[in-house]
Amino acid sequence: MSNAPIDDPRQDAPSVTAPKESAVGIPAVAGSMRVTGAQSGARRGLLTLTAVNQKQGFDCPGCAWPEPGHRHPAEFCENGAKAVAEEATRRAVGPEFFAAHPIADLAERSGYWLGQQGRITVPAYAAPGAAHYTPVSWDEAFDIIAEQLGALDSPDEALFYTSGRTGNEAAFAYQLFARRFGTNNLPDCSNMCHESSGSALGETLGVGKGSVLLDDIYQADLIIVAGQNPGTNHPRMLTALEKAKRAGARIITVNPLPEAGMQRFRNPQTARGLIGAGTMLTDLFLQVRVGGDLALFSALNRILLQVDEAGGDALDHDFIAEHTHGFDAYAKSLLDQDEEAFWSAVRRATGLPREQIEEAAAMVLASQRIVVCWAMGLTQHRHSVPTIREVVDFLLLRGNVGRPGAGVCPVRGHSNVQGDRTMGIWERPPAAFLDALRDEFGFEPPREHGLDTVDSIRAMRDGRAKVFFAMGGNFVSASPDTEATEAAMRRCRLTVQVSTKLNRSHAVTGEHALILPALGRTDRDVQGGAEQFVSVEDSMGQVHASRGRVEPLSDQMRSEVAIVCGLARRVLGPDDPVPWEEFAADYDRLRDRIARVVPGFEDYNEKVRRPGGFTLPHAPRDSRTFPTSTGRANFTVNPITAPEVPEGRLLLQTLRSHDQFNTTIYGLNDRYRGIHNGRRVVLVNPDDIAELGLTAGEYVDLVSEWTDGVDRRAPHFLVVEYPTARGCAAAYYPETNVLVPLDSTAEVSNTPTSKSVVVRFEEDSGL
Ligand SMILES: Nc1nc2c(c(=O)[nH]1)N[C@H]1C(S)=C(S)[C@@H](COP(=O)(O)OP(=O)(O)OC[C@H]3O[C@@H](n4cnc5c(=O)[nH]c(N)nc54)[C@H](O)[C@@H]3O)O[C@H]1N2
Ligand SMILES: Nc1nc2c(c(=O)[nH]1)N[C@H]1C(S)=C(S)[C@@H](COP(=O)(O)OP(=O)(O)OC[C@H]3O[C@@H](n4cnc5c(=O)[nH]c(N)nc54)[C@H](O)[C@@H]3O)O[C@H]1N2
Ligand SMILES: [Mo]
Repeated sequence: MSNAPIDDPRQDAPSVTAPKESAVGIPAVAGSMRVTGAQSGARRGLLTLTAVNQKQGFDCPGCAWPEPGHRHPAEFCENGAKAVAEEATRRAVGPEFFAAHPIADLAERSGYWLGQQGRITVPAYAAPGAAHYTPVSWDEAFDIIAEQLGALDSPDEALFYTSGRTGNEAAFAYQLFARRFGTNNLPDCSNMCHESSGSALGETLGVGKGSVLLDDIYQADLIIVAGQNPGTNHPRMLTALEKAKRAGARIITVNPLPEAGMQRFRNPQTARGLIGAGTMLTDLFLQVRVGGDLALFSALNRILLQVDEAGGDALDHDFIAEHTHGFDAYAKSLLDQDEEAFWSAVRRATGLPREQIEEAAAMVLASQRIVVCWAMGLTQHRHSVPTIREVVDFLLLRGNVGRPGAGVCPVRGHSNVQGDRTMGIWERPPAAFLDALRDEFGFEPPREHGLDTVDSIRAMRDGRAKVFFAMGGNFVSASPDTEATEAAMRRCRLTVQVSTKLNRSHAVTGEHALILPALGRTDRDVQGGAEQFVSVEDSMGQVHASRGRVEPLSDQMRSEVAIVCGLARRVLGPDDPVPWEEFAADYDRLRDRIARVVPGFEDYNEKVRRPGGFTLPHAPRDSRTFPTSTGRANFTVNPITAPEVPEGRLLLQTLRSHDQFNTTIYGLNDRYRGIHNGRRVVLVNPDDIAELGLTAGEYVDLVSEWTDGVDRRAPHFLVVEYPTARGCAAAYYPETNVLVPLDSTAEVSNTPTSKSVVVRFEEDSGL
């Protein structure tokens, strides 16, 4: 299939074949070699790939799945290889590029085209009204930022966004700079990602992170994978699931889509995987309706309670008595419900026959050790926090937290998104963290909570925020309600993007706009005459070093640490007591400070140099202690609710194809789902196609409906017959972000509801 760059979304012309029933195998190996060769030249490609996820190499910039203790020489996946190739490319966006392409031209290009132009190699500035970006020196760039920050009425008129690739050292320096400057406005991609997990886990278990390590996956009897597509988004997780299966685990998959990776896995590291039939991963597939997981877990929990009440010994009463709070009220709330009304609510929300849920419950009852894994399918709904709280109830009932082979496993997205939070990138920092910062650096940090992603957009829209600074990411394309977000960005006095590659956020800017070119994970980083390394935390709380290997394309590219420290000195002045120059010249000096501020990082410089790094403490996992408000693990009552979908509408989830990393589009194929050479497709169940009077193969507009009465329209999507759950549809992000209303967010976590958008279909209005 063609991977040729297209620069015009109107040329998007998808073709469709049957979805695959197995994942990885030889086509994936070929896929990684092809992208690597095309992007970086064979030698550079091989040099980079052999260093991915090795103990002396760099951390894969792809996803946050951990590396196993015994590493295979090819400890990377097809999509990790694409992420590496994308970054290690030799193509450069330098002075000639900016001279040739006015900003108005960049604004017309697709995200795919922008990403294909290569690595940004010079700082560039667009003055008010300028048609082009022009190269500037770093000093000039810092002057422009200092001037605009200095002109604000309050530090809270500045926003400091972070995407999840930034290493721990830069993240710590960045939040310190924001707080020295005077604000907690540190929105991040987590706000759109696993914030619901953090909110629910913090309240119920006392720690907003996962409680399992890789060994727990291998030791589990039952693994439930809900709302996640690891075959595409966490391919190395399939190796862990395969290992668990071979040790006797069973797997229940909960998803509106039958995802190829969760069906049959063909492990490219084994002969069995390359030439044999591979491993069947899923034992029971629950094809839940979008948003039906709360009802599903409530039903499982009620069955467990009923079996126990009938003398079936289904609960871990010792654990419940010793370690939990709120069990009686919880049990009563479920047991008191009328049998018929309960099951009809479950049926409506899940679309699942009762017998299937009972089959799942039987598997639960037959299992001593259970892990639940999840990702965006659970976190991006209005009722995501109650859903994840109910998952915790499920695990608590049988004592499945804080013992081997059991626990909660929210599978993180960006490679260091969890570490960035640990380093203090959070608009609602805990008081203890601010106290520690105060004691270490001798200043009083701001205490008032800052703005998250959605509130930042509102603040820019309303003129309450005037400077937007992004440490990585692509805020304009990743955020909901594209039109509203773009209008908000354009109202800013200054927008700054610290980036590796071009994206839409460089074309939709404030009055003044800056692009600052950053080194990425793969690049060699020399400061103060010595090679530096950074460190990252994976999805399981393991911290390790990452050393870039590739010679940077230009000496104008700077490390994120150097950028933050240089800017901080310029903005805060020569008298600021923080030794910014020392930090930038030797990252060990930064780690010394992190060691004194962040719990679990004592002796950081020593521990991070151990092969494989170290594991952060996690009280529930390590000692069954729960630092919650009650000092115990909290049961919570979460009444069943599910998205209401009026007649003639479908519930749309916006998800990733196999050829993208968030807003970075690598190619135009979604191989496992049988979509080729295009992205504007909407996957619909054949019965819904018939019922709605649609025809597979026709083009339609998607129009979302929300209580504000505004029709948001995404034009020109090809209708594709697909075995998704009835009443549901799926289409790719970011093309569909126009449909997600800014004010449609999750309770508590304020995460945009990207996985439950009510849409109707209208005649194609063309692009
Ligand atoms: N190659 C690659 N890797 C990535 C990324 C990437 O874009 N490309 N992104 C990274 C990031 S930041 C993240 S957060 C992760 C995302 O990893 P995922 O969460 O796997 O990503 P999505 O494509 O959003 O897929 C959501 C899955 O949930 C299912 N789903 C949707 N709604 C529901 C629901 O209501 N209930 C249930 N049970 N399932 C539902 C969808 O069918 C789909 O299988 O991946 C990370 N890794
Ligand atoms: N509709 C819908 N919207 C969603 C989602 C969804 O499922 N549906 N998912 C949400 C999720 S889970 C997430 S995490 C967000 C992602 O939101 P973001 O993290 O903001 O977006 P990315 O596309 O990951 O950012 C890619 C850009 O980061 C820059 N970059 C890459 N590596 C580096 C680096 O090492 N340093 C620096 N400084 N820059 C770098 C490059 O310029 C690249 O263009 O999107 C969210 N938005
Ligand atoms: Mo994410």
